[in-house]
Amino acid sequence: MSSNAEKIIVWGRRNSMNVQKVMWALGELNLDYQRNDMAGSFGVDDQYTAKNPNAVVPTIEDGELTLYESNACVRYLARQYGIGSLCPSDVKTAAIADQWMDWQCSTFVNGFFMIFLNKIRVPAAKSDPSQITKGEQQTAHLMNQLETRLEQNDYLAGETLTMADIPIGARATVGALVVVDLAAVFLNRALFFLAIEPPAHRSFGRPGLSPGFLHMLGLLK
Ligand SMILES: N[C@@H](CCC(=O)N[C@@H](CS)C(=O)NCC(=O)O)C(=O)O
Repeated sequence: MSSNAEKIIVWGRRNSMNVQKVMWALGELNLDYQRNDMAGSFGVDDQYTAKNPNAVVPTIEDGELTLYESNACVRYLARQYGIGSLCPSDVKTAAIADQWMDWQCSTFVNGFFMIFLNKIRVPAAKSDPSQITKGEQQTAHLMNQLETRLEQNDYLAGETLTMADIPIGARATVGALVVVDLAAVFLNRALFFLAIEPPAHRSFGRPGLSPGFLHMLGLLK
């Protein structure tokens, strides 16, 4: 049962990792939405850039609110519809969740993007192996930070899944699924799904994966 009166509109192609963060949050909160393809092979039009002048996805609309930046969208959905669940009600715990969300888009993204760009986006002839190596080294180092955090807590902001887990979980998991070789980087115990499975079910694809995560994965088919 969804708890939003009006459908939330999501703009963005489903194979975008940043759109997937939003889809995960919507699934987790069981919200009613409509997703419209945009960007990538669908292109962007003037109507869209009027909503998001960066011409990237996602953008969401909820009533009179138009919002872009994927982590801001996840945070908004959590605050508006998930206080006490996706958004911790304790301000200090919410601040820790914010910290990990910002860490994903300011720190983790750099090495990850070097790998993604050179393995997926750039034609093989133009790919730079040294950038892949550098990205893998950076990513492995950062995954160790995650590892340490997740040795202390089941989830990034504590004992339950929160908005903190979505950006890094979507990036790392989908990245590892799409860029299969990347799995090698993630295969110490800080595996891509650690942040999203209850401790008792830490093996990929088993029952116990969060409903929002499964919702997101379903969209990849
Ligand atoms: N910081 C932005 C980055 C958004 C972004 O770069 N989105 C990519 C897709 S993951 C995009 O729209 N690329 C252009 C395209 O697909 O045409 C966010 O987190 O929302």
